[in-house]
Amino acid sequence: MTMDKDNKQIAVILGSKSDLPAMDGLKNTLDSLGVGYDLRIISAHRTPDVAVSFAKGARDAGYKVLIAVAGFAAHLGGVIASHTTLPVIGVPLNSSPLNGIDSLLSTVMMPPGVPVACMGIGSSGATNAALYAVEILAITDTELQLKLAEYRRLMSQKVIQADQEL
Ligand code: RP5
Repeated sequence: MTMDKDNKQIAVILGSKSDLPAMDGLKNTLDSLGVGYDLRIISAHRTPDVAVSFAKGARDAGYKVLIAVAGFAAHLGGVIASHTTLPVIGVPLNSSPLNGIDSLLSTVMMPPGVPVACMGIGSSGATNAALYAVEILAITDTELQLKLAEYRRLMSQKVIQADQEL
């Protein structure tokens, strides 16, 4: 199946507006791959009812992968994952005085039964979340497979060029 940019199969949920600055790499990555997504701000602890209803309705809304981005130990990814069987990718942010160790542990150490695929801390983790979400969609989308292959080819080329320019 070919994916059109307006057919949004990825939802990115931020725990707070203050998380937006960490989203540049994620946005650039999805834009460069031509993959559309919806961006929401939903807090697991400040708007818990919205979090639950969003997660429960996510599959019917057409999403195939959810990315939950949050700082502190509010475990947004776990809350979302507990109300859907869609794959949930968690991105811990370093917005607290514990520099992301709190959100890393609350995202990565989900008890057995409800998985969250935890990326690294911060904006590089968010970039990888975008790529991982596209890799999931690419399982059944040959156009996305080609785009991911081209992304890696260009990435390799940049390293080779940097090496040659030394
Ligand atoms: C988390 O608490 C958010 O994901 C954010 O990283 C952190 C702080 O939120 P604000 O107090 O800035 O809204 O839920």
